[in-house]
Amino acid sequence: MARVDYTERIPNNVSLADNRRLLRALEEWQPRYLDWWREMGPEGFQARDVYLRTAVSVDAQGWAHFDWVKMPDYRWGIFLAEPEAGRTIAFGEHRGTPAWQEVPGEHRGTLRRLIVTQGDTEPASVEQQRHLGSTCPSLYDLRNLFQVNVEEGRHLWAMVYLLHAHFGRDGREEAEALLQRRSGDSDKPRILGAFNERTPDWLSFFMFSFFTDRDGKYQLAALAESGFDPLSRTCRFMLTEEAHHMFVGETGVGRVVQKTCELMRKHDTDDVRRFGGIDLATIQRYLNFHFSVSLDLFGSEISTNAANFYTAGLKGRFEEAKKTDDHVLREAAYPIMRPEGDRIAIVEEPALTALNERLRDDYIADCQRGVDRWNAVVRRNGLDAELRLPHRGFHRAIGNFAELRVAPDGRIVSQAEWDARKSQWLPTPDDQAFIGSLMTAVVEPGAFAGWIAPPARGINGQPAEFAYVRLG
Ligand code: BYC
Repeated sequence: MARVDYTERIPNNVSLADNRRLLRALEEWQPRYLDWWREMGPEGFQARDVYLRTAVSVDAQGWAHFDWVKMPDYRWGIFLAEPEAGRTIAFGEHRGTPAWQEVPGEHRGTLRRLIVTQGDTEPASVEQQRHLGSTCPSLYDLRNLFQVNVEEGRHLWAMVYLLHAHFGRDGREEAEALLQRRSGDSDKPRILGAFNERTPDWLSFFMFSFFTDRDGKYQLAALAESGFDPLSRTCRFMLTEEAHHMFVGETGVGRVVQKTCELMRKHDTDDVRRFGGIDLATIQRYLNFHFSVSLDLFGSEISTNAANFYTAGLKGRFEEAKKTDDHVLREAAYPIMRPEGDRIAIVEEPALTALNERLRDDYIADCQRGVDRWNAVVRRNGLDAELRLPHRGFHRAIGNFAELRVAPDGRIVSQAEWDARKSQWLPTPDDQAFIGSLMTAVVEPGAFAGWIAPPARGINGQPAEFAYVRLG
């Protein structure tokens, strides 16, 4: 079961052919999506054949399909995970009642906003990454970038399907607006902060894929718990695609670290810039930046929005079903960090309003596991250095720490100390210029830029010199 019908103009496993109105509406949106893709998608490679993976079914084996595709011909479509028979809502005031197949009237506005916020990030990331192709460190990396991009495009389709299928005229208008906003545009910016930042180079791209896509994993996991079953099923399938994006980020940074360590050993110095590598101090500053802007994506520590989403059964916790409490949380407390005077205190807050912080805690623990694996690369090279996640209060624009200056080690510092040391903590114009200077395209099959090590293995078992993108 769950084969995807690729004979349709819009591949899908939701029997779109049986709903003529919906089909027509989506077929009208499709050419506008393609216009957006041509205008804002990867620049310069639209006519090239790329070795891409496509879902042919939504089960675990359905991912094994690789083929040569020109990106505008990628079969974007609508894939939901299989329905779970008898699924009930796992949390909040409707706990134990059947999951909704239609949007409950009283939650219409809230659900629409959650879906639009999620949907907005997908095209935003494609826009942020659209210039990277011209500076790829290898054909392997170029192909991974494009795989990520087409899948983000599909994630937009996933949210647009929900808007069209369940939110009537409002939904159709929101689907249009998703194609109108632009990352970084001061008149019509994308909704969330991190998605208006630039991704000007490949170190930023790998950090973004590690840190910001991981926010995607946690937000999608929380929405996969939703009592609104179509949203849950959509997010469950999106999570299978998301895993590859984080793989690209984690292995990308890991390979940069590996190359840096090789140069450090060879030349017996930390200052590997002279030898075309990226020094660990610069990697740390990029890490600090991308971690902190991604932490903001979880919203404020104390949020009545989050409490309402939960109580209404719209957005759960990470792995809600595995938790052993009452899944209602009216009586429960949760520890959060809050500045008090010149120190940061841990205080108990009602668990319901602290749900954003709880998700952020799960996210931070997951980030730490990835950083530990990067540090294992350093240790395997016999070097004594360590990358660290900065304190959660560092460089924040949302929530309890937004008005404060917090050092990476968690000390609240004066504006004067911040100004004096900021260049040690966040990427400087000099760092950006240096990283920019390394960004020259390497497109010979099997070759890699001098600042990054080759991957441990090729995509789909392909050999090292495989031409993942045919440049003609
Ligand atoms: N920037 O109550 P609060 C992904 C707004 S990434 C700008 O603290 P709430 C992906 C907030 O909207 C995952 N504004 O926040 C990754 C609210 O506005 P209103 C994306 C922000 O509502 C890589 C006000 O501040 N998915 O998939 O509890 C590549 C008060 O906020 C920000 C989702 O985000 C910000 N950073 O939670 C591709 C899931 N933070 O109501 C894709 C859906 C907060 O006063 N979204 N605000 O107008 C949500 O669950 C929630 O909207 C948020 C915010 C978690 C984002």
